[in-house]
Amino acid sequence: MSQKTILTGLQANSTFHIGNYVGAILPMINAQKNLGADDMFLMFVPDLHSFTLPINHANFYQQILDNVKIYLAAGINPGLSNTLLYRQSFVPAHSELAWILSCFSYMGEMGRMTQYKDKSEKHDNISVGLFTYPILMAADILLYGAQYIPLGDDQKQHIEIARDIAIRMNNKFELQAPNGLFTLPKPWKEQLDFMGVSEGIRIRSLSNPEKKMSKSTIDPKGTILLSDTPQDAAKKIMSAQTDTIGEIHWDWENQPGVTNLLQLYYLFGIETREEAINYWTGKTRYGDLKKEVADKIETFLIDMQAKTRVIQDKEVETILINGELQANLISKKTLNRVQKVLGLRR
Ligand code: AQP
Repeated sequence: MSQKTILTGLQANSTFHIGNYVGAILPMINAQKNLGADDMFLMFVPDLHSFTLPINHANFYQQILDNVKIYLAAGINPGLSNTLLYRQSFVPAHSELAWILSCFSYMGEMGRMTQYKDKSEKHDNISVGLFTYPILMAADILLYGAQYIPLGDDQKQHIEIARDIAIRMNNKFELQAPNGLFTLPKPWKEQLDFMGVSEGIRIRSLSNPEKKMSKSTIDPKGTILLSDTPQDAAKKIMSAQTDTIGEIHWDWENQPGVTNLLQLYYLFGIETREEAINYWTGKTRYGDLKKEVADKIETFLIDMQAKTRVIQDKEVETILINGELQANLISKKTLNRVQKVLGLRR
């Protein structure tokens, strides 16, 4: 198989929740296990993305390090020569390319992003950064020629827009750059195939299963943070909202709460989705399903928290600084190619 570049990033606006873990971290762990010698594996902290909505800046630097500890505790191996871990703000080409791309992106297409619409409805005084966030994300991807970007379902539109911007610029500057300026990220269906899933992963809120579990929504009962005590997490599962149908089925439309629990059951267990569905379909005791999911999540958190606790800040900073040196070299080459094509450089 030809060389692949795999990249993902998770905002450091707060501690991760279990949706971030299964939506983005777990697919990266699997991708790293299958990495070819010529592949590149990039996992970064989109720190500049992390304050598109207001955050606690006093704690932000530490939050970034703590979140990288979770990458490591989850099983990301920073020691492989083709693996880089870095912070976006330590690689200035991200911001520079984002500005350039913003001049080739349209207000209308940004305004159609559902994540922007969702978040702007919930908050007052929406920042321009929240609106242009997908452009910075496109720069994050295109700088490294990433084809595969393991992400949760909520980011589908942002991958598509990164692809659209890249195609637009490749077409516009065809003469100057016959091979295309940018490597295209793969379409969504191929992203799913790469992650080995038939549909994008979207963990729902436990208290409102119509909505996704989210870091920035105030929903303590519906969200399981990786920093929650295992006992509290189990309690949240046991009080998860279900329905009055009284029989377990995989049915997002009519039984989103139950289906969400089924999803957690297989993602935090060893069974496949089909095995989990076959086993639970038609059973009537929602409490049994909740108990099994609660046990699995409790065990997961105990293990994850023990592994996170022993990682030191210094160790994380050393890994990041090394990654940033290399990320700067790679990204500058792409930026320079773009600058030349635009007529900014000779
Ligand atoms: N509920 C979810 N289920 C599955 N995957 C999810 N992701 C986020 N929520 C779920 C995935 O986690 C990664 C982190 O993305 P992000 O840091 O850009 O945050 P986000 O997508 O905006 O969602 P969050 O983490 O809940 O933060 P808020 O809502 O506060 O911005 C991405 O791969 C995302 O798909």
